[in-house]
Amino acid sequence: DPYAGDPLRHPALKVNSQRPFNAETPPELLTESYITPNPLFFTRNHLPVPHLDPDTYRLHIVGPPGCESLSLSLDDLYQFPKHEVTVTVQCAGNRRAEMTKVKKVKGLEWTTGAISTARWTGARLCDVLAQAGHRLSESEAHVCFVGLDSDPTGTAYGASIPLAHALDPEAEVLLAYEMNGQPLPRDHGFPVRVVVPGVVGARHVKWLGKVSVEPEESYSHWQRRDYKGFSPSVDWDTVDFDSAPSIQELPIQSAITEPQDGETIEAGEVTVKGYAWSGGGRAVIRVDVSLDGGLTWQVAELDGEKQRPRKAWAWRLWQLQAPVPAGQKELNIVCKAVDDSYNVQPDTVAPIWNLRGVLSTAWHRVHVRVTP
Ligand code: MTE
Ligand code: MO
Repeated sequence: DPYAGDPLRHPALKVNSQRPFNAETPPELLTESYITPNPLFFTRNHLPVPHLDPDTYRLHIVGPPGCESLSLSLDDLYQFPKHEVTVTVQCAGNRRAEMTKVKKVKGLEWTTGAISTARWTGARLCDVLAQAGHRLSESEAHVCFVGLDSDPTGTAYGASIPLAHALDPEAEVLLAYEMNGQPLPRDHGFPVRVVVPGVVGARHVKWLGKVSVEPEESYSHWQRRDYKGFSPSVDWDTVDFDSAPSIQELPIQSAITEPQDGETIEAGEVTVKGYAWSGGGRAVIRVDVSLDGGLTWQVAELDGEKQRPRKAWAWRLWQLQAPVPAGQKELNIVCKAVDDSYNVQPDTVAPIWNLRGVLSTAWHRVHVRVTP
């Protein structure tokens, strides 16, 4: 069993698959704290968790001709200026289960918990690339990442981001070795992972073994044959993966974590809680909540840390306390968020349905009964 060496996990995680291990943070714990505790951070593994020895670990930085290649130990990485950022990581498949209800899709049945937030500490990728002699070139180039996890044929997890993004100091791309002040847990990439603020989880490569600058995007399956969006009209017979760009920055997202669908609440007052986040450093400026299926709206209160303009890498938690309208036997609670580019979420799932069930960002809806 290649998974026999996987780490122990927190029993509160909602397990989606054991081998490879995939689990989400339960909704009620997701919004309990702005920073997700490490043991409760959602986990998305495609392969067994590798066993890596921090003493012999080396990160290989491979450049095109004219650049130096580096082999960095953990101590070497610690010599770079230490940089900390609070970043929300979201899987492209978060809320896929809602797409499945419209029509079958291929992928793990995530509900609302394939998203979490941590303070990540490490060396900035731009500083490490600068040491190897990288400068922004005129030609289009990509920084490819290879993980040290691999399948029985030796195929490793890989992904890439544009070189311009990697070299932009304001983008704060990290080679992270700490998560919330602790060494990275094994499930989250020990000893080093990439953190790409504002970008889909799939590019945050864990158990990082190699960084290379290439003229083309990563040839990895997960860069080229997965994590892309398509029209609802495209099916598995007609899909052309080369026709769509790889997902990088994610769109505006929000979800209700409390109350939960199917719950019974008491008459009087209701407290609605949830999260909202947008990719690309776009700040959440507002969350609207409806108790009547979207006929009327109230503005929720935003909690959590204030976001820096264009560098809003982390989510806002939000809540709304409101009277339950007299005589109501049930509520159809809905939320939708707005970011600082005034991007909004679509109202329904069907028009954004796609065969892989990614980018599921329709208004989140929860139905509850009210006891008189
Ligand atoms: N990196 C490696 N090496 N192997 C993986 O399977 N999964 C990716 C990404 N990095 C993955 C990886 C995906 S799809 C996501 S959503 C994030 O890791 C999840 O990060 P987490 O498990 O720390 O939450
Ligand atoms: Mo993912």
